[in-house]
Amino acid sequence: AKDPVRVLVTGAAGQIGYALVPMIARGVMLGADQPVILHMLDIPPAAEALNGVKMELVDAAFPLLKGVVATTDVVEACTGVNIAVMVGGFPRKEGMERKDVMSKNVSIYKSQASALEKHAAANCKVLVVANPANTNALILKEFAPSIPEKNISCLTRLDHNRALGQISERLNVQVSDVKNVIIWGNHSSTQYPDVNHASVNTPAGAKAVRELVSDDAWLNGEFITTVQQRGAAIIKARKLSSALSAASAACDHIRDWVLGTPEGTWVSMGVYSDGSYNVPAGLIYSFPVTCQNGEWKIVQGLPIDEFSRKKLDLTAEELSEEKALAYSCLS
Ligand code: NAX
Repeated sequence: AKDPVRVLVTGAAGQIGYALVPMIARGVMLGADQPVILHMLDIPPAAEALNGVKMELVDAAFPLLKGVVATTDVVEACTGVNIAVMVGGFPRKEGMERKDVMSKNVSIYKSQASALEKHAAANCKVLVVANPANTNALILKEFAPSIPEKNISCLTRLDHNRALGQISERLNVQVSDVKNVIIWGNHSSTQYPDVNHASVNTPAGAKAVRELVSDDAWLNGEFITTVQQRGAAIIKARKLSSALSAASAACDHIRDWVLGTPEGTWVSMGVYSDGSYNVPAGLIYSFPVTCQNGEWKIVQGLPIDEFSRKKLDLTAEELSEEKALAYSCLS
């Protein structure tokens, strides 16, 4: 039998945490043959709720779940973890300045970076979910210099999956037959959902989404805004933000990163830019990636048309601004 993998979930008493921990304990993230030990971190005001989640995990009697650490101590939470899913953060409240929210998250991610750097297992993989996800991941990277940058990522897989879902609904095809959409840039409304390289499996072989939809006005307009604004649409409908879809996307992100992407398929991940596609180096930016042997690689050489170029640049500009704002919070 395999040794258990230790998976940290921060903000585990929150909404996404509540959807995510049972998925991990059922093997959705790491496979049905991979035992896990869950480490759950939250802050003292949520300690009792966190303990309630732990009680439910015990009551669920998950065969793969070999232990649960539920704590408000960041060092205890980070010790020995192989995977860290960072869901905890400071939410933007009505009337708050962007800078104030950024400042709270910078201080959270700075201190959690140090705890991970000192106490996590060697080669720990980190996924930041909490918003502003790309910039929180960048701060984490800056303050955990001994964690290789290739091990730090942020979640844009939910946006990627939303794009697959929209194409599947529009064409009335199975979502599993749609592939290779791309989310470029920030996990925010400036992200660019790109279908220029996406395809659908049909009985007659793979067909380009552009060819099958053949409505460029929709693909260049409503499709993009629907994906960009989907988070707000969920809040409007549910009076709560996305949780089950975010948790499911976090599992997809880690699973593909650890176990690999299928041949011929790429996914979107927020990763440290090396300057590919003329995206400024040193930003955490969402790119198309393939994964093999536990490592992601940016898909190279995709042609970028003028329409796309503008959108790639716009979301990069927003990330550069966020980065500057985050740094101004440090001084
Ligand atoms: P909740 O407010 O339900 O849960 C957040 C939890 O984090 C709370 O239990 C809170 O006590 C805890 N927390 C706060 N500060 C902490 C700290 N310093 N250490 C540990 N825990 C801490 O929010 P939820 O709906 O679960 O969303 C969590 C985060 O995900 C938010 O930042 C949200 O904006 C972000 N999202 C990101 C998405 C993405 O695709 N990247 C999509 C979904 C979601 O909106």
